[in-house]
This record gives sequence, structure tokens and C-alpha cells, in this order.
Amino acid sequence: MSLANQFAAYTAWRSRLSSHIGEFQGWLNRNELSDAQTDLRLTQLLERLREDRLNVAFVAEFSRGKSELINAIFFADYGNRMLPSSAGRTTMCPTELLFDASKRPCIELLPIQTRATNSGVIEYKSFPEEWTAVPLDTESPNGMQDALSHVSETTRVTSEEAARLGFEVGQGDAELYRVGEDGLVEVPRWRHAMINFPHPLLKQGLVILDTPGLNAIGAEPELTLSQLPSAHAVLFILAADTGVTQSDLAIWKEHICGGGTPKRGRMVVMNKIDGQWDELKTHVEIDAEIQKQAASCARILALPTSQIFPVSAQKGLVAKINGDNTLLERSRLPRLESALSEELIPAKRDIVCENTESEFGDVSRRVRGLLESRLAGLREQLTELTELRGKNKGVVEYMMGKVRAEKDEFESGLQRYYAVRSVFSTLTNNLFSHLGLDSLRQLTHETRETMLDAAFSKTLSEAMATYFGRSREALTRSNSEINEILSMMAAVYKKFAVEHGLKLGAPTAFSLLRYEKELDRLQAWCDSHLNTMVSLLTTDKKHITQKFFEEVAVQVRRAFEHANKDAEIWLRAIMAPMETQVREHQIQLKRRLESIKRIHQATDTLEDRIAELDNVEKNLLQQIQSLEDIAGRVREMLLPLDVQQELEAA
Ligand SMILES: Nc1nc2c(ncn2[C@@H]2O[C@H](COP(=O)(O)OP(=O)(O)OP(=O)(O)O)[C@@H](O)[C@H]2O)c(=O)[nH]1
Ligand SMILES: [Mg+2]
Repeated sequence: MSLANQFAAYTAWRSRLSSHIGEFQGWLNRNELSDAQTDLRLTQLLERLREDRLNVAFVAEFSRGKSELINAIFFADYGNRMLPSSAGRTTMCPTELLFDASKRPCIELLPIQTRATNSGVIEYKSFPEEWTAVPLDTESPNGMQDALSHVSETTRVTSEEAARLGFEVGQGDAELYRVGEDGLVEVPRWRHAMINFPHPLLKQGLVILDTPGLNAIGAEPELTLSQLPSAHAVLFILAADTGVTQSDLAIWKEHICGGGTPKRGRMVVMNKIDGQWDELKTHVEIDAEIQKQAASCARILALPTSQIFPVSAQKGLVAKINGDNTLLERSRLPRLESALSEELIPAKRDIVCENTESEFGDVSRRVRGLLESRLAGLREQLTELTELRGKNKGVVEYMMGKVRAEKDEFESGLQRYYAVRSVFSTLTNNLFSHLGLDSLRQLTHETRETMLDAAFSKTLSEAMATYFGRSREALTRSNSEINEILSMMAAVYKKFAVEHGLKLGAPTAFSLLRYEKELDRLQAWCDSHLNTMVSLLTTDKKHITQKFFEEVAVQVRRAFEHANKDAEIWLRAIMAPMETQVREHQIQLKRRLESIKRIHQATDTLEDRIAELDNVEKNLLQQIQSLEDIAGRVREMLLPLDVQQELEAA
């Protein structure tokens, strides 16, 4: 299936999933089974599904054909070359293509001068006034091309300015940024571009990232640290005529398979195979030649040959524009596209399923638990009343006393519940004193001060090491608080289950392991960079290291923010079922006592009361059935794709 088709199928699936979840939310509200928190969780889940994005990044040294490949895969329908693609360096800044319906089609450009500040591009995204916006006339291919050509713009600055902006200026031919006759250096004019464009795939949430070559990627740690690792697919492009050069290899190691094994969704494209299309050779000979080249690339990158995709982006684009199927086949572009959609979409679907499953699963289990405990309470009440049939007033009185005693006992048990809540909030406070952003802010501040005062490279590295050491310690301490909360809650759950028959199961476990891993990753990156940075730079070392630290600190803060959010959700998830069940149990005991009282006082006849409860039971069973039906429809959507297709076929 082509990328466009598979993407459309994925989008359709996602919107069906959303509508089933919406139905579930409505049903809960109509049946008064929801509360503010459940409603909020479902609303957030739906929002996340709506905003779900799929990121594809194109990474390579300059002139390998990234922009041409993007044109060929996504923009051939516009009958022209949309992104500028030409010999030499063309795309001067990282360029994101996406669609945000709240904005008019336009291209937004962040001036290169912003690099002198300590803020990353992501931070700048919240300040539209910092960007230069150029409207896009989507009706006119020429107008579009003109607007898009801004990504190739350069500007000339003094060499001091260039150094301040992070460009390594040199004299030799090997240097990318050279001082010209007039003493000025030509550098990119923009730091980042965002193209807001109503393309059908972009409208469905696809985000494409085109990057310039090594020097530019390396200058924006945000790209290496967060955008590329979190992209759902990264296409690494080589050119058949150049093979794997040193700088190709550097990009591969540094930005794509950092940490050793490449992740899912990382693909290698060997572009420009049309260079081999020698008229004096047979197709078989040409194919063998291409195969040989692919094998050699695979060997250098330590990958199986099957993971290298030879294509001709340029011929693919021409073929699509001219509707030439033979040429399209020969460009091998369709093979790359179907491999890309196979890599991309199922992986994306898995992530969405996993997130939905954990949120939705938790909510639906809680509702089910609530209904079941209602049913159990009701049945107990029914048995009690049935047993009263034909019994005298004395027995009724005895029963009443029994239920009253049970109620009193539960209420005194509640003292323990209140005590648990108070211990729980103390432990929670302890947890956030380690995990909270305040202490991280303090640590960042101290590190920044130390670095400013540092006179030696050694002090700079030590400050970084301390920073990571203390961040990790904060996570370790948080983990031990989490374990304490967990074991306390497990004990309490058990007590309430044994003594009062509450159906609580075991509390959900939680750990911060993934954030510890994230710190490991960031520190490994820092270690490898700090050394080169400290040894290479002679001038302005402090400023550069400072800037570098700020970028890392942003990533660490982001990890902590996520960890905090996860911890909060977990704390609610572990306390809420207990709260609901205790409240529910209290109500039931009150009802049981009430109904025996009424029979005792002859306000109700026993048979009327039993009939009434029978009815309530029937309604409850019906509710459980509807819950199963509605939640089942959501769960069905979350099954693996092949299982789901089988079910649909049956
Ligand atoms: N023969 C041939 N040339 C190609 C192919 N794809 C791209 N090119 C050419 O290679 C040159 C560079 O292509 P771009 O698309 O600008 O490459 P890029 O990777 O985006 O380069 P930068 O933007 O500079 O980083 C252009 O002259 C393209 O016409 C291909 O499949 N075959
Ligand atoms: Mg380009």
C-alpha cells in the first residue's frame, strides 16, 4: 500500500477510535458513572488523539538529495519541484513542513541571530513575534516556489559575529565557513523554518523535517537530543556517486544510531542510482552494479543489505510528474515508499494503542469495578431480605442490629482510611521534594553559577558531572519514595479487601526507570561532546559551554516535567479506586440499614422491597452489559492490526 493510502487508513482508524471513546464518555455521563477526574482524563485522551503527529526526518550531508526526495515522495502532485533542490548547499536551515489549521498557509523563519541567545528553537516556537512570516499562495506553484526558496537564503556577517553564532570559521578550503575578500563570512540567514501548508498528508498530522548537512545539524543540539530521537522515522540519505564518506559516517553515528543499534523506523536510502544507468550496459548489469554498491554501504554501516534502499529521487519525481510508470518503477521509489509506510505506520499505531490502552483501560476497569461492587452490595441486601421472608419481628430486629454493627465497624475502619490518606499525602510531598521542578531549578541555577566562575576546562566538566550526578540522585530518591507509597497502598488495599470485602485488586506499579535511562542518554551525549568542545575551542569557551549547558538543561527539565506528570497520574490512579470504593461501600451499608428499618417499621412490605431490588439488579446487569459492549468496541480497535482485520472479515 502506498504511503498516502496507508496513512489515510491510519487516520480513519484513529478517528473511529476517538468516536468510540467519545461514545463511552457520553455513556458514562448519561449513566452518572463519571466524575470530574474521569471526564478530564477521557477529554485529554481525545485531545491527544486529535493532535497526534507523525514525524519523519530526512538527514544527510549536504547535496545527497534530501529535498529532492521529499519533493518526489510528497509533492509530486504539485507538478513541480516544491522545495529548492540544486547542486551545492541548498537547504540552509532545518525546515519543518506541517499543517496547523489555526494558521494561514505561510512560511515562518527564525533569524540566525537568535542563536546567540541561550534559548532553543522549541522555546522560540511560543513567541511568534520572533519569526518572520511569509504568506504562501497555495494556488500558485510559482509563488510557492518563490516563498520556499527562503530556506536557501544566506547573509554575510563579520567573523566575530559568525563565531558568536556558533559557526566555525576557518581559512582553508576545507572549511565550510570562509572569510571572504571583504572580511565577511557567508552564513545561513535563518536558524529554522516552519512551512505551514495544507497538504493532505500534513493535514492528517504528518510532520516532515528536512535538515541541512552535518555542520548545521551539529550546531543545534535540540535536533540531536530531542527531535531526531523522537521522530517516528528517520531517513538517512547517501548518494550512490559518493558512497559512504567520512562525514556521512559521522552523521550516521552521531545523529542516527547514537548509542549503538539503530532504532525502529531508521532507514538508509542510497540516492542517485540513475548515475549508473549506462546505456551501454544491460539492465541486469546495472542492477548488479547497484546491488554491489548497496552491499558496500551496508558493510560500512554494519547493516544487512536489505535495509539499504537504492532509489533515484530525481527520476522518481520526473516520472510521477509525467505519469511515466516505467520510469517510476526504475527509480525504485515505490519500494522505498511502501517500506517507509510499513516501518512508520504500524509503529505509530502501536504507540497510540499502548497509550490509549493504559488510560482507557484504567478508566473502564474502574467503572466496571464500581458497578460490580454495587451489584455485590445489592445481592447481599437481596439475600438478607429474602431470608427475612416469613420471619417474625424479632429476627428483623436482629438483622437490623447486625447491619448496624457492620456499618459501625466500617465507619471505625474509616479512621484508618483517613490516617492512610494523611500518610499518603506526607509521602507524596516527600516524593515531590525530590522529583519536583523546584529542586531541579535550584540545581540548574547552581551549576550555571559554577560554570560562570569556572576558569578551567576541568571545572566545567566537573560541574556537568555533578549536575548529572545530582539529577540522577533525585530520581533514585524519588524511586524509593514511590516504592514506599506502593507497599503502603498494597497493604491497605489488602486490609480493606479482607476486612470489608472491597474489590481493589493490587495497586498499579510505577517506576522512573525510563527517565533514568533518558538521563544516561543525555549524559553520554554530553560526555562525548564536552571533551571535544573543551579541547577544540580556544576563544569564548565559556560562552559556548554555557550555551551547550542550557540546551542540555532544557532536555533534563523536559524529562523531569514528564516524570512529574507521570507520577501525578499514577498517584491519582492508585488513590482513586480506594476513594470510590470506600464511598460506595458506605452508601451501600446505609441503604441496607435503611431498607431493613423500613420493613421493621412496616413502611414497606417485604415483597414490594424485594421486587424493587430485583428491578435494580436487572438494571445494574444491563448497565454492566452496555459497559462491556461500549468498552469492548474500543478494546477491539486496540487489537493488533492483523487480528482486527480477521475479526472484521469474520
Ligand atoms: N542524478 C541525480 N541527481 C540528484 C538526485 N537527487 C538529487 N539530485 C541532485 O543532487 C543535488 C542536491 O539535491 P538536493 O535535493 O538539493 O540535496 P539536499 O540533500 O537537500 O542538499 P542540501 O539542501 O544542500 O543539504 C541537486 O542538484 C539534485 O538535482 C537523483 O536521484 N539523481
Ligand atoms: Mg535540501
